[in-house]
Amino acid sequence: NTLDDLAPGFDNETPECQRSYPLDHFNKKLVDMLEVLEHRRELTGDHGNALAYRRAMSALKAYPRDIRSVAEARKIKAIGPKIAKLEYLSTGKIKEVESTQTDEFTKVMDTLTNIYGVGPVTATHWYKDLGYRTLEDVRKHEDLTEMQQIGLKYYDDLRQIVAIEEAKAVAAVVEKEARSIKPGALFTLVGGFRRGKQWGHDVDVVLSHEEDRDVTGFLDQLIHNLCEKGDQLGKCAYSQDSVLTAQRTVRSTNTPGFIKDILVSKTPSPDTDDEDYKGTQDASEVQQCLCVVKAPGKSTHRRMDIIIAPREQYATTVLGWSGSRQYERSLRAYARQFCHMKLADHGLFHAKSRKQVPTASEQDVFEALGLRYIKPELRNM
Ligand code: TTP
Ligand code: MN
Ligand code: MN
Ligand code: MN
Repeated sequence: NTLDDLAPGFDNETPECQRSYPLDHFNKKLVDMLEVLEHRRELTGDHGNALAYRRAMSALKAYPRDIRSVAEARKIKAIGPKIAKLEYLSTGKIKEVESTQTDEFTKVMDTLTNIYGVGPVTATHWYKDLGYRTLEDVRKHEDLTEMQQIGLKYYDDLRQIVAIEEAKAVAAVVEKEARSIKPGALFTLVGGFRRGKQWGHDVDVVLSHEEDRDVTGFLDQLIHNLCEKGDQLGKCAYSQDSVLTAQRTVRSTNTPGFIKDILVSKTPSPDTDDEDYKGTQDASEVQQCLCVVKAPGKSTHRRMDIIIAPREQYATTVLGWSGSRQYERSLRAYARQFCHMKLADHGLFHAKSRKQVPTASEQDVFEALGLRYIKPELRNM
């Protein structure tokens, strides 16, 4: 066993979703640099290369010691020759990473894509075709979507990271209100905080109820209450624009309550009452309210994702929103390729018959896929 061999305990044949990805790992410095390159490839639309970087990063996050040589790196299947021969292993640096950090295109693209609702495609168009360089340029843009307008409005606040203590306080506001509507409500703080992160960019929660299937009514009521109650408790008059309709097709803006603005709220497809459709893979009843909130006594607005699922879709929704995004992808790919199943937020299904496999817990999902259970703290892929 030389320094050029694979570390003991690392097997190239282990499926990605069966590896452990702790928050702290041995190759952080290298992974951080590769992330810069991956991000840059995504920005320039080079998705194939971005994927190659993500694969390499995933393997490195699970690798049980720091990589010491090019030969060792080459033995890891997910690391191709291009990545292995990066000068990092000899110099500890990557030139492109350093030049990227001072590059105008990257800087402007970061500024623009940090606006909620602005993706790489829009940002590139604004940069290249319209010559936008600053937020001021964007503010003058005539047809910003509603989402982008809200993103601009809270730009500075939403860039501030959230500590777990505040995330828990924000989540508790929603949990309490949810339980006041439905005493038996199930509630899980998901996203990065569930994976053991101490800091995050937003607060993600999933709700359900053991008996009551009416998730639409539940979410409507919850949103309504959270828009009304906040720093100033009590009744408030909504402007006609901000009335929350049953379908929530109208966004609320500038409410006095805990929820300040709603970015997205999705309702299930209309035919969920169809009996043939229930329990099949087309029957998502998962509801989401992606919003901006301000906790009582706090001055910074935060992004929050409130997700509600009926009980039989709860375990897979919790799994789907616990992340990491990359871990979810690997699990879903495994289900598809090796189990002929479809894993989605709203359930685990046989690909052919489209029938749902009952899953009461995350453990049930792993078991149905024939996999060893990986706890959330080890899903930081
Ligand atoms: P994020 O909140 O974007 O990421 P995170 O909580 O892991 O990290 P942070 O917020 O600190 O940056 O997403 C949480 C999980 O939710 C993510 O693993 C993927 C999942 N998810 C979405 O974000 N959006 C979706 O539309 C679906 C279906 C899932
Ligand atoms: Mn999150
Ligand atoms: Mn994020
Ligand atoms: Mn989120």
